[in-house]
Amino acid sequence: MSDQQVLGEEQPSFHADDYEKKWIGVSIVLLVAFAVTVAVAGFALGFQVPGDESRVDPRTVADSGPFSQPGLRDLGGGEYDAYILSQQYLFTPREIRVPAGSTVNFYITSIDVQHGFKLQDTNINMQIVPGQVSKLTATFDDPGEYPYICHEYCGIAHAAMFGSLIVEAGGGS
Ligand SMILES: [Cu+2]
Repeated sequence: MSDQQVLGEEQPSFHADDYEKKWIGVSIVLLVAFAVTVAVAGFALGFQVPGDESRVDPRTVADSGPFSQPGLRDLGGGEYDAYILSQQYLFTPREIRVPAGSTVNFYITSIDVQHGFKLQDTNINMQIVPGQVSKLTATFDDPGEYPYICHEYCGIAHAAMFGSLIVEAGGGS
Protein backbone atom coordinates (compact mmCIF):
# COMPACT_ATOMS: atom_id res chain seq x y z
CA MET A 1 0.00 0.00 0.00
CA SER A 2 1.46 3.33 -0.97
CA ASP A 3 1.76 6.34 1.24
CA GLN A 4 -0.93 8.16 -0.64
CA GLN A 5 -3.57 5.54 -0.03
CA VAL A 6 -5.09 6.59 3.19
CA LEU A 7 -7.68 4.26 4.62
CA GLY A 8 -11.21 5.42 4.13
CA GLU A 9 -10.31 7.72 1.26
CA GLU A 10 -11.73 6.83 -2.16
CA GLN A 11 -9.38 6.14 -5.03
CA PRO A 12 -9.79 8.62 -7.91
CA SER A 13 -11.93 6.82 -10.47
CA PHE A 14 -11.99 7.09 -14.25
CA HIS A 15 -14.66 9.51 -15.23
CA ALA A 16 -16.02 10.02 -18.71
CA ASP A 17 -19.46 10.95 -19.82
CA ASP A 18 -21.52 8.61 -22.00
CA TYR A 19 -20.59 10.20 -25.31
CA GLU A 20 -16.92 10.06 -24.46
CA LYS A 21 -17.16 6.40 -23.49
CA LYS A 22 -18.92 5.57 -26.76
CA TRP A 23 -16.23 7.32 -28.81
CA ILE A 24 -13.48 5.60 -26.87
CA GLY A 25 -15.22 2.32 -27.68
CA VAL A 26 -15.47 3.23 -31.39
CA SER A 27 -11.76 4.15 -31.45
CA ILE A 28 -10.77 0.83 -29.92
CA VAL A 29 -12.95 -1.10 -32.38
CA LEU A 30 -11.36 0.82 -35.29
CA LEU A 31 -7.82 0.15 -34.06
CA VAL A 32 -8.56 -3.57 -33.73
CA ALA A 33 -10.19 -3.59 -37.19
CA PHE A 34 -7.13 -1.87 -38.74
CA ALA A 35 -4.74 -4.26 -37.03
CA VAL A 36 -6.73 -7.28 -38.27
CA THR A 37 -6.87 -5.81 -41.81
CA VAL A 38 -3.10 -5.26 -41.91
CA ALA A 39 -2.44 -8.73 -40.49
CA VAL A 40 -4.73 -10.45 -43.00
CA ALA A 41 -3.27 -8.45 -45.92
CA GLY A 42 0.29 -9.15 -44.87
CA PHE A 43 0.11 -12.77 -43.80
CA ALA A 44 -2.96 -14.32 -45.44
CA LEU A 45 -2.98 -12.40 -48.74
CA GLY A 46 0.77 -11.96 -49.04
CA PHE A 47 1.00 -8.17 -49.43
CA GLN A 48 4.59 -7.47 -48.48
CA VAL A 49 7.04 -4.65 -48.88
CA PRO A 50 9.25 -5.36 -51.93
CA GLY A 51 12.50 -7.02 -50.99
CA ASP A 52 15.98 -7.00 -52.53
CA GLU A 53 14.85 -9.17 -55.43
CA SER A 54 12.78 -6.31 -56.85
CA ARG A 55 15.57 -3.75 -56.60
CA VAL A 56 17.14 -2.59 -59.86
CA ASP A 57 19.54 0.12 -61.01
CA PRO A 58 17.43 2.73 -62.82
CA ARG A 59 20.46 3.80 -64.93
CA THR A 60 21.00 0.34 -66.41
CA VAL A 61 17.66 -1.45 -66.06
CA ALA A 62 16.70 -0.66 -69.68
CA ASP A 63 20.04 -1.90 -71.09
CA SER A 64 19.62 -5.61 -70.47
CA GLY A 65 17.13 -8.05 -69.01
CA PRO A 66 13.36 -7.95 -69.50
CA PHE A 67 13.08 -4.15 -69.42
CA SER A 68 15.40 -3.81 -72.42
CA GLN A 69 12.48 -5.14 -74.46
CA PRO A 70 9.35 -3.97 -72.67
CA GLY A 71 6.07 -5.58 -73.63
CA LEU A 72 4.09 -8.77 -73.26
CA ARG A 73 5.43 -12.29 -72.70
CA ASP A 74 3.06 -15.19 -73.27
CA LEU A 75 3.58 -17.74 -70.51
CA GLY A 76 0.93 -20.09 -71.92
CA GLY A 77 -2.31 -21.15 -70.29
CA GLY A 78 -3.74 -17.65 -70.59
CA GLU A 79 -1.06 -16.09 -68.42
CA TYR A 80 1.13 -13.17 -69.44
CA ASP A 81 3.95 -11.09 -68.04
CA ALA A 82 3.78 -7.42 -68.99
CA TYR A 83 7.03 -5.45 -68.61
CA ILE A 84 6.35 -1.72 -68.68
CA LEU A 85 9.02 0.96 -68.58
CA SER A 86 8.10 4.41 -67.25
CA GLN A 87 9.92 7.62 -68.05
CA GLN A 88 9.03 11.26 -68.52
CA TYR A 89 6.49 11.23 -70.24
CA LEU A 90 5.88 7.82 -71.65
CA PHE A 91 4.91 4.29 -70.80
CA THR A 92 6.59 1.71 -73.02
CA PRO A 93 4.62 0.00 -74.44
CA ARG A 94 1.71 2.38 -74.89
CA GLU A 95 -0.64 -0.41 -75.83
CA ILE A 96 -1.04 -3.99 -74.60
CA ARG A 97 -3.47 -6.51 -76.09
CA VAL A 98 -4.59 -9.70 -74.38
CA PRO A 99 -7.51 -12.06 -74.96
CA ALA A 100 -10.40 -12.05 -72.50
CA GLY A 101 -9.84 -14.32 -69.52
CA SER A 102 -6.11 -13.59 -69.39
CA THR A 103 -4.15 -13.23 -66.21
CA VAL A 104 -1.52 -10.51 -66.48
CA ASN A 105 1.44 -9.99 -64.15
CA PHE A 106 2.49 -6.35 -64.42
CA TYR A 107 6.16 -5.54 -63.79
CA ILE A 108 6.78 -1.82 -63.92
CA THR A 109 9.78 0.34 -63.17
CA SER A 110 10.99 3.89 -63.81
CA ILE A 111 14.27 5.06 -65.28
CA ASP A 112 14.01 8.66 -64.12
CA VAL A 113 11.61 10.08 -61.54
CA GLN A 114 8.73 8.71 -59.51
CA HIS A 115 5.63 7.86 -61.54
CA GLY A 116 2.30 6.19 -60.90
CA PHE A 117 0.36 3.48 -62.68
CA LYS A 118 -3.41 3.33 -62.41
CA LEU A 119 -5.40 0.96 -64.57
CA GLN A 120 -8.91 2.30 -64.91
CA ASP A 121 -11.85 0.12 -63.77
CA THR A 122 -9.56 -2.24 -61.86
CA ASN A 123 -7.93 -2.11 -58.45
CA ILE A 124 -4.47 -1.85 -60.02
CA ASN A 125 -2.89 1.26 -58.61
CA MET A 126 0.86 1.38 -58.04
CA GLN A 127 3.59 3.80 -57.23
CA ILE A 128 6.50 3.45 -59.65
CA VAL A 129 9.72 4.26 -57.87
CA PRO A 130 13.08 4.41 -59.66
CA GLY A 131 15.20 1.51 -58.42
CA GLN A 132 12.24 -0.74 -57.68
CA VAL A 133 10.09 -3.05 -59.77
CA SER A 134 6.42 -2.77 -58.82
CA LYS A 135 4.41 -5.92 -59.40
CA LEU A 136 0.70 -6.71 -59.40
CA THR A 137 -1.39 -9.44 -61.00
CA ALA A 138 -4.92 -9.17 -62.37
CA THR A 139 -7.29 -11.29 -64.44
CA PHE A 140 -9.31 -9.65 -67.21
CA ASP A 141 -12.58 -11.41 -67.97
CA ASP A 142 -14.46 -8.49 -69.52
CA PRO A 143 -13.45 -7.36 -73.01
CA GLY A 144 -12.85 -3.66 -73.47
CA GLU A 145 -10.30 -0.91 -73.26
CA TYR A 146 -8.67 -0.23 -69.91
CA PRO A 147 -6.70 3.01 -70.03
CA TYR A 148 -3.67 3.34 -67.79
CA ILE A 149 -2.41 6.67 -66.59
CA CYS A 150 0.44 8.13 -64.60
CA HIS A 151 -1.16 9.50 -61.44
CA GLU A 152 1.91 10.95 -59.77
CA TYR A 153 2.86 14.38 -61.00
CA CYS A 154 6.18 13.79 -62.78
CA GLY A 155 6.76 16.99 -64.70
CA ILE A 156 5.38 19.43 -67.24
CA ALA A 157 3.91 16.85 -69.65
CA HIS A 158 2.63 14.52 -66.94
CA ALA A 159 -0.90 14.65 -68.40
CA ALA A 160 0.36 13.08 -71.64
CA MET A 161 1.59 9.96 -69.86
CA PHE A 162 -0.94 7.23 -70.52
CA GLY A 163 -1.59 4.02 -72.44
CA SER A 164 -4.17 1.29 -72.93
CA LEU A 165 -4.68 -2.32 -72.08
CA ILE A 166 -7.07 -3.80 -74.62
CA VAL A 167 -8.89 -7.00 -73.68
CA GLU A 168 -10.09 -8.67 -76.86
CA ALA A 169 -13.25 -10.73 -76.98
CA GLY A 170 -13.24 -14.31 -78.18
CA GLY A 171 -9.88 -15.22 -76.72
CA GLY A 172 -9.01 -16.83 -73.46
CA SER A 173 -7.27 -20.11 -73.87
CU1 LIG B 1 4.61 10.19 -64.88
